[in-house]
Amino acid sequence: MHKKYYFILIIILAVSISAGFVFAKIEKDSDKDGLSDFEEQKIYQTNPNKADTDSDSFKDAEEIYHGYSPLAGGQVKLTQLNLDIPYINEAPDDNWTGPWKNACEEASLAMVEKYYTGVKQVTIKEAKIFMMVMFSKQNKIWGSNADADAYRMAKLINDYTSYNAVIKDNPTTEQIVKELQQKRPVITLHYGKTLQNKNIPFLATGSYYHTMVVIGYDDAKKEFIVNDTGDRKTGKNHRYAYDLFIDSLHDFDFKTRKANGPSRVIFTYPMLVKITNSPKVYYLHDKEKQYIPNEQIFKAKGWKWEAVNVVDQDWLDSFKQSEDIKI
Ligand SMILES: [Ca+2]
Ligand SMILES: [Ca+2]
Ligand SMILES: [Ca+2]
Repeated sequence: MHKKYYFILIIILAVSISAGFVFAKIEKDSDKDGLSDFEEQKIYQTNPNKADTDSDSFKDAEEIYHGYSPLAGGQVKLTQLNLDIPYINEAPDDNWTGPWKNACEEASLAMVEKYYTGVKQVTIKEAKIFMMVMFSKQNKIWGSNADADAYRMAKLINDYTSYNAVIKDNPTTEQIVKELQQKRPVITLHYGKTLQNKNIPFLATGSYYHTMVVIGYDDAKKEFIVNDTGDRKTGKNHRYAYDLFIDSLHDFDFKTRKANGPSRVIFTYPMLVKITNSPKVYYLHDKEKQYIPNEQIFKAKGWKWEAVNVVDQDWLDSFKQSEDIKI
């Protein structure tokens, strides 16, 4: 082929690829029901090769998003869920000195970051690196990393992580459960004494401020399933009764320097999303979504394929479409 025509052919190819680019790094979903094979096998016990496991005409992911069981036909409530979120203790290498004895916020932020970026296991070193970035951001902005209230945590998330935060006051059990059904972990803020967990080493003279991540729920036992950052023995998949847990919710108050602020949690949602059966990837921020028109822009932003999360179409539709992302 003549060199000139060869060049033109390459241009045509490049244009056609960028117009219909598909993000390839997303987890395999063999039956295209919106749940990855991993999620079906590890979390939901559904059939990874059957889009509608219980043959009730509703696809597996659709049922979970709307709070129904994908295993029991018809409109049976989804009564249990346990998202697969790697555990990080606030003192990742069991060194309870320096900033690590006060690092429940950073460990909470880190677990959710790892979850939304598709990480299944975190080494101590990886956990510490992320947490140290959060320490240094706080030192720079507020001159201290000791206590981060809901406002500070939400700002850190929105400015420096791969996901988004929304502060939610007076949350109910049902509202937290709904977040979990949409595969979104919730970061919770507590007056720690109320939790009555002897494995958390609170200082008797301290603020008793504590934070953790809610990763699941169990309606039969009326318990939340959490990754508790402070419990060095049974922190992973720890369980707290619904009532006790909701009672213990309190934000940190800088005036009193105690965890006696309002009942408050942080709802989270991914920054980069797509729906099943569409290659379109969007950037989410506040209540708006922006389409990412090609791979070059995605890469120029420094984003990672692993951070693209498959979400519910109804939920994505609730975001206002704003202009496409530009470099
Ligand atoms: Ca699937
Ligand atoms: Ca399935
Ligand atoms: Ca079904």
